[in-house]
This record gives sequence, structure tokens and C-alpha cells, in this order.
Amino acid sequence: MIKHKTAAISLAIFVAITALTGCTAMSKGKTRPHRVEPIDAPKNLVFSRDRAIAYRVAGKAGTVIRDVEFSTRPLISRDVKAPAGFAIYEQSGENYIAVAHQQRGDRLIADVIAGRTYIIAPALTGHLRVSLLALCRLTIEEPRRPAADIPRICTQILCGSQPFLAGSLVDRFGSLPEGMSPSLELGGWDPIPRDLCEACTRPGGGSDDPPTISLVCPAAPAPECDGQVLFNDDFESDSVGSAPASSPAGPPPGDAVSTSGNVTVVNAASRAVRLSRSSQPAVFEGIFGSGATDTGSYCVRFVGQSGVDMREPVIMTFNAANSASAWQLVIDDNEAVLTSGGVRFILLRDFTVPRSFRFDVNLDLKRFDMFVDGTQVVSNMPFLDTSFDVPSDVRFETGRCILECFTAEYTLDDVRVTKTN
Ligand SMILES: [Ca+2]
Ligand SMILES: [Ca+2]
Repeated sequence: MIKHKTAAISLAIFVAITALTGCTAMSKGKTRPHRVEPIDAPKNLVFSRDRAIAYRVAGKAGTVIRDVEFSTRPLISRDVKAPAGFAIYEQSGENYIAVAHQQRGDRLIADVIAGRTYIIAPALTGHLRVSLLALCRLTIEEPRRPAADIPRICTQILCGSQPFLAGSLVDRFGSLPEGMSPSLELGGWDPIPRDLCEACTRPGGGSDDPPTISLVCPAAPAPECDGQVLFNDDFESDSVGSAPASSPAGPPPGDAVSTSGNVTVVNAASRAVRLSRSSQPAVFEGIFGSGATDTGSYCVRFVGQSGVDMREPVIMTFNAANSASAWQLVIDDNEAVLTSGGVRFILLRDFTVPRSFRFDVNLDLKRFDMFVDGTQVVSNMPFLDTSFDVPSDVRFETGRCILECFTAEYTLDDVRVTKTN
């Protein structure tokens, strides 16, 4: 059974923080360092441990600045002893998104965007990440919950010395957060991060504001992809029980579908295709009509729903004519793992309900953003393979059976790819 649980995740809850720790960050430019201004970390929005550093990147807003260096030296502490224990998060509204980075000595190096705010903080790993997500869901999904409940929820979830199953949250708080599996293990990590429990219950940032839990949970479906359509299939003209038509009805002309293994049209919310793993991998390939080039911006969107009790994931890729892939998204029943250039990103959700996925792709920069149900989950991620040339197809496949053939089922609808400029 393949599971992917090691990468840091962007879904962070930022609780009260101590004062800004002074630090400079510079680029490795030959002439002069790129200016990165330390700023006050957002009040009430800081990491579980007691320190983080916030920066605003100078320059013309929106400009990508490569290889900017951020020192971790002021943050090295008893809790986090090495630079590898830190991550870079980009502020996006109330959310914090993990940014791809490399490590060089005690510095983290990333491509960043001028005008935006970045926070260097300990990376979220393991139970902590899952527990913070549970806390987020409980506090954000139920805004009418009395404010006094939040410290109680916080300490019960984060500060217990023993791990417990998410299913017991129903008894404790009357509900299980949306998207959480009852069998997920929460809490009980060792050591408990310093000040974490205290941060939950004390006023934030020296103000009288109560601590807030700030993390955006999924909301609206991702918007449609606009622009010149390269591929579009909603399967409404297909026959239930058969393979989908090799030429999807409607515009654009020239798009095509290729399948192998067990891929059939089903009646879901509307007509859709279902990939079922059998002795052969199930493969759905959407091949683009004309109009793609090796420059410009593209939009990729689909709606997908995992089978219950997936024993193997489905793998989604966006591919070029030269077979390079911009990313690999491995979707399971309760998590998805995005692999791009040097980065693995784990997204915890219940994927057994229909979820909309959208990718905004900048082929000039070989970078992309990803949205799930309308919420941005990663920003400015580098391509998996930078040799990527002309966009060619989008592909979904279950793995090949080797010794045993575990079940994998994925229902796919509204697959659409456009060139947006
Ligand atoms: Ca067509
Ligand atoms: Ca449909």
C-alpha cells in the first residue's frame, strides 16, 4: 500500500508569535543582494513553535526574483537544530503556502515574488500537520462555536501526551472535521513543540486580540478554464458502459481520448468515466487539439472522485510532446501528493467526494499554481521536468499490478485544458 506522508505541507495554522527576530536575507547576485525587508510577523498568525521570521520582498510587485537567500541562523534552537527543519511559507490571504526551496549551509534559497510576504518557520511534519489540520477544520467550519471553546479544543487536540484517533473528536466536540478520516491518528508527538499549547490560549502578539486560528478551508469549486480550448470532455455524449468516444463531442476539433485497461462511462452526478484497476493499469489520456505552443499560459481543470478504500492511488500528469511532465499528482482516498521540481507536497482531504482541481500554468517561467475546490494550495511551483516543450496531453493512470492487484478506482469528469494567453 503506497502512502506518502513525509513532505512538509502548506496547510499551516499560525498561532501567536513572539517578536520579530532580526535577520538579513540576500540573493546570491554578483553585484548586490536583492533587498528582502524584515517585517513584523502577522499578529496571531504564527507558527506552533516560538519563533518565525517574516519578510517582504522588495521590487516591482509580481516580479519573480530567483535564488533569494534567507538565513535560518537566528531560528536555530533547541527545538529545531538544523536548517533542514525549516520551511518557507508564502502568505496568500489568510493561508500560508509552502514554497519550493533548496538549502545551502544555513540558508534557504527560493525563487520568490516581489511585493509578497514570506515567513521562515519550522516545517510542519507528521502528526503535528494532521493535528493542526483537524484543529483548523473544527474551528473554521463552525464559526458559531463560542470563542471560549477554541482554547479547549486547541489544548485537547494539540497538547495531549497520548495519540488518539480522529474519530473520537465526534465524542469530544460533536463533529468530525470535514475531510478527516476517523482512523487518522492525532496528537501525541514527542516532544510537544515548545509553547504550542500556550500559544493556543494566550492573547496574540502583545495585543488584546484573542488568538485566532487562521487557515482557509475548501470552499467553492474551481472556476472554469477560459481561453482557447485545447481539450474538453464532459462525457455527456458517451454511452454508459462503453469506453468514452475517441473524439470528444463539441469544440475543439481535433482533441482526442485514448484509453487502455478498464475505463468505462458511468452515470455519476452526470456522465463521467471511471478508471478501475484490473490486471492491467487503467489509463485515460486526453490529447490536445491544435493551438498549443511552447510559450504562454495554460489552464488545466478536472473533477475527480476516488473510490472508497483505495488500496492504490491514481496518478495524474500534464505532459509535453517530448514526454516531459510538469508535475505528478498522486491521488489516494484521503490524501494527494504533488511532486514538482524537487518538491513533494501533501494535501489532506477526503477525496472520495468529487473535488475540482485546477492548475494555472506559466510555461514561460515553467511554474504553476494549483487549486482544489477553488482554494489555492500551492503557488509558483517549479516544473518537475524543465525540458517540458509543447503541451500535449493530460493523463490519468492507475499503477501496474506487480505481485498483487490492489483496488484503485477513480471517477473523472469535466476535463478541460485551455491556452489562456
Ligand atoms: Ca472535440
Ligand atoms: Ca459529465
